[in-house]
Amino acid sequence: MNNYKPNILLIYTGGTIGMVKDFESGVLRAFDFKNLLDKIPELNLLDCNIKSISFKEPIDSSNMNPEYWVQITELIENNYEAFDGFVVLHGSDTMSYTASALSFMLEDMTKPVVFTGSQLPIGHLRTDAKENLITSIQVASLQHDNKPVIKEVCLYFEYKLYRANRTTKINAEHFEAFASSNYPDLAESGVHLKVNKEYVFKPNLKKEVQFHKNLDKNVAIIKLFPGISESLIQSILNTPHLKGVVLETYGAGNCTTQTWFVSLLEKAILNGVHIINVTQCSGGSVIMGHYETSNQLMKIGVISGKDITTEAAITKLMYMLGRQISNQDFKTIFETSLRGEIS
Ligand code: ASN
Repeated sequence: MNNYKPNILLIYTGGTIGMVKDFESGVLRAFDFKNLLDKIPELNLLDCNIKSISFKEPIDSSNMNPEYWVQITELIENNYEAFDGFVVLHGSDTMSYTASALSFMLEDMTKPVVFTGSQLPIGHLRTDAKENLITSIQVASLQHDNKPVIKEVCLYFEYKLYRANRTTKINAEHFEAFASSNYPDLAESGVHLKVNKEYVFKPNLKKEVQFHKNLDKNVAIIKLFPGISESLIQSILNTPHLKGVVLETYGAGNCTTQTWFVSLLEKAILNGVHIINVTQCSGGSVIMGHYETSNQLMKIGVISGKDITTEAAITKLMYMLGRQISNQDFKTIFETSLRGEIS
């Protein structure tokens, strides 16, 4: 059975990878996906069968939204049995949000979903698109005993495979555009494609895959800064139907101890709004109660995001609210790792 060729589905959503320069205006815009495959004849040399499917209208990922996340989930759901792995081509700007969201929406998945894209269009002489695309397909095709090696949503960019919900876009021009500060790389591409087996997600193989498509958008992100005003916080917390807030705090989860601030948060929590404490730092963890400046947050029932990224926190919030997790269980479940997003 060694000559089994895995079936890979390539899902093209848009992004720089498939863009061309508009001659008149000079701006980059998405173009027809069919041309993308013409541009990489090397794909025919890969040891797998590739089928592709494209968004009707490919988008710059700055236009990404939860409705599109549902579309991607449905494409995977409808093709889950027929394919061994999935590669999603996506703009890099919001890739970490989409890939994090998908990691929650696909539960007990036993196949790889690899997100990738590029910083330069595929037709550009110095493009990073070809390597990213080709290696992503190879990652999705990796098999051991006729079973996929990777069984989670991940993100491949510039020689590194990351757990998707641990990534953040950190650079707008370097080819190395993503980082996973709080979790080791799942694989590295050099002369060999080296998988760090101890770090890959190990799903419960006895469970059936589930596709969750209810996301609740009544959420907000508040990034603290010295001097942030009471009226600003108040107006955000007074947003109609607000159900959850990701609060980006300083360092290990610290914030101002001013009474107005703590009592506004307390009032919101009493009104049923979930508040998640995540750090503004790119690495490290929230430890509530470590300093006096986070002790009060702990006392009023703020949820600790620990070492979660903002992208994973906001999408986990939408997912958990969408699943109507009870207020009683919300804190415990949020503080638990569902897909390896929290240490
Ligand atoms: N604006 C592009 C996008 O996110 C950026 C990229 O793909 N490099 O769609």
